[in-house]
Amino acid sequence: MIETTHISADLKQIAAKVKAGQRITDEEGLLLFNTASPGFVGSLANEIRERLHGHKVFFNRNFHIEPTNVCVFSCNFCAYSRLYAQREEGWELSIDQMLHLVKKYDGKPITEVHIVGGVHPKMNLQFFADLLKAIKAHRPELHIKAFTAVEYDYMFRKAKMSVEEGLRFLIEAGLNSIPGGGAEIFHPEIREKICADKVDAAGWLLIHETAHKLGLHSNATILYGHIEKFEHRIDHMRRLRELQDKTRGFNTFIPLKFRNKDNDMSHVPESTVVQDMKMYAIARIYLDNFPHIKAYWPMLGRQNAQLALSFGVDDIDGTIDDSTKIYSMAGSEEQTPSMTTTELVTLIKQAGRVPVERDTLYNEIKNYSHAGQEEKAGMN
Ligand code: V47
Ligand code: SF4
Repeated sequence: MIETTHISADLKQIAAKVKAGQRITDEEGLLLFNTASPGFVGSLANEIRERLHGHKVFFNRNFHIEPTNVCVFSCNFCAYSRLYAQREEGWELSIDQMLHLVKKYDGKPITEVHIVGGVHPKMNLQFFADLLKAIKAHRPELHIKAFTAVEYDYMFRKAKMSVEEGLRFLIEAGLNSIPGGGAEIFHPEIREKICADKVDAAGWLLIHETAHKLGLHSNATILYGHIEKFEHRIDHMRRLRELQDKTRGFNTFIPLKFRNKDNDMSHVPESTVVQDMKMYAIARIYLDNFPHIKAYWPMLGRQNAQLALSFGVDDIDGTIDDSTKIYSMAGSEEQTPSMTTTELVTLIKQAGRVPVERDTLYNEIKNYSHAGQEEKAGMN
């Protein structure tokens, strides 16, 4: 129940709309950011997530491959790039090396590999097609969620292929879906300041629209809590909501909290936990056509991810192993982000929710509502 005594008439009207299952406007979204308390937005967002998913919290069993941390771009928030020129720590994996990483999971009940990395000038479309083919030849049922729109934009332009041609080529090689990275903030006023040289909003949206048209699902992100204003967050989500109305191809929206260690924006303070929770909640309220809102725990930290489950979040990604470096290098809580299934299930249960293992496309694999201590031994 929302305590309504001190709530403005405008906020009461938003609450009434949300309860009636109606869409809120941009102005109303902005009003939530500017004037609503975390409790107010949290309660509304929770109502929506429970209407959609009851008490379920989804997770999957996945691992990451990062082919390289060498990148031709120079996003100011990135603690990961420019290693090429400045440090010794750059890496480039061969197809054999990446296949070796896949083989480490032989016999383990992993359902997804998430492949994403820097944009290396020498790793081209053919190289990545060969990688996908090699993975599928070894483990055909493994779902390959690979490459951000930033990587696609670069590899297709280099190969002189249209977005549709390039995506068809990679689908043929084994691509199954597209992660949500590279979106950052779409509005040009901010994009020019934080990541001027990579694909713009129109390019990012075109890649996802084309993927949806070709039958792939994808995710979307926002990098929030730095120099953007609330208007830019609403603008970003409006573009996604509009595309989703057209295609219905997005599965999940993932707000990514800006972390400020070791990058060119280290002077910019990070958002507070209360601000983070408001971001999740307002995303859940505004993006009425997105089935899922994900809290990416390696960046947010386990306890805050647990808290987010009361602010509209119904997904906490997967049992990632420590190959994910983009956040640990930018100062996230989780320096070696890995959680066993037992730990994930416990974390979700402690928040009063029902853990459900899913595959990448949200087909339910196992509901842990009744899973007890006796299952712990075999779950990892
Ligand atoms: O686009 C880079 C972000 C993203 C920082 O689709 C940073 O399931 C915070 O998109 N502080 C890539 N964030 C990762 C990504 C992702 C992650 C997990 C799951 C999925 C999915 C997608 O990482 C980049 C950028 O927005 N990032 N540097 C930083 N300093
Ligand atoms: Fe490169 Fe991605 Fe880092 Fe930007 S965020 S510099 S595109 S690795």
